[in-house]
Parts: sequence; C-alpha cells; structure tokens
Amino acid sequence: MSNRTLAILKPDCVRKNFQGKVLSKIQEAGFKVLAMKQIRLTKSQAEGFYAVHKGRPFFAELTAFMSSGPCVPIALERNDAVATFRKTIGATDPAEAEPGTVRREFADSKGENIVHGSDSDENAKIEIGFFFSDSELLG
Ligand code: IDP
Ligand code: MG
Repeated sequence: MSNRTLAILKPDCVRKNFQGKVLSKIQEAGFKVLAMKQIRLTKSQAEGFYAVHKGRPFFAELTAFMSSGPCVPIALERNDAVATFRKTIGATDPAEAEPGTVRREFADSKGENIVHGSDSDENAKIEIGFFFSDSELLG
C-alpha cells in the first residue's frame, strides 16, 4: 500500500549543497515528493521534533546541529515508505551503512548524517504534521 514518510535533508546536506544529489537518489528509489520546503529550525523546535531522544547523551549535540542552519523537510509517498526509505538512507552511522545508501555516499559522521527518516507509520504521521499542514499535503 502506498503510504508516507518524512525525510529531512539536514543542515550538513544544505551546507554542502547536496540537496539535489540526495533528492535524486530518493526519487530514483521510487519516492514521490508530496511536499517540500527549506526552513531553519530554532533550538526549541529541534528539541520538540526530537523529543523522543531527550535524555540521550547526544541530545544537546543533535538539537544544536539541527538548528545550526536551514534544512529541507520532505513528505514522501511510496509503497512501504518507512522501511524502504530507511533502507535507501542506510544505517545511522555512515561507516556502518551499506554501500550505495545515501548516508554511506554523502555523510561524514553518525551525528552529521545528511538525512532523517521516520521510523514507523505512526511517527511518520506525527513528523509530517510537524512541518506540513493538511492543505500542503493534497498531492
Ligand atoms: P536515525 O536517524 O537513523 O533514526 P536515531 O537513533 O533516531 O537515528 O538518532 C537520531 C539522530 O541523532 C541521528 O540521525 C543522528 O543525527 C543523531 N545521533 C544518533 N546517535 C548518535 C550518536 O551516538 N552520536 C551523535 N549523534 C547521534
Ligand atoms: Mg530515528
């Protein structure tokens, strides 16, 4: 069944000017772009988005990084979107990601790893709603 996931091209991706290269790989993997924008999160917005990680040792570093410059949230559609997207981007740590995945090809470190992908259908819905209103998601 066709469903949705949220990608974010993270601030390292925008700084390196890799938005086009990464989006190409996402499109080549069969995803349709439903909605996309470039925005800069405040620190408190980044803390809200990553609230599930509050208390983890990397939370301060992660939210500082995610608010360090503009990022590009993208609502994506495909069959089996969440699992397929996570396969397309690869493991959190680019050193552990499979060859050919987005993180393996473009990311520098486990923290600055180019792209976010939702981890469940439930979280995809919440995360898409964090960035996009219903009228932006009509497709
Ligand atoms: P995911 O993005 O592959 O789903 P999560 O475990 O949900 O990985 O972690 C969210 C984000 O937090 C990661 O993408 C990465 O940017 C950052 N992160 C996770 N683990 C570490 C770490 O050990 N050191 C630094 N940053 C980390
Ligand atoms: Mg995650």
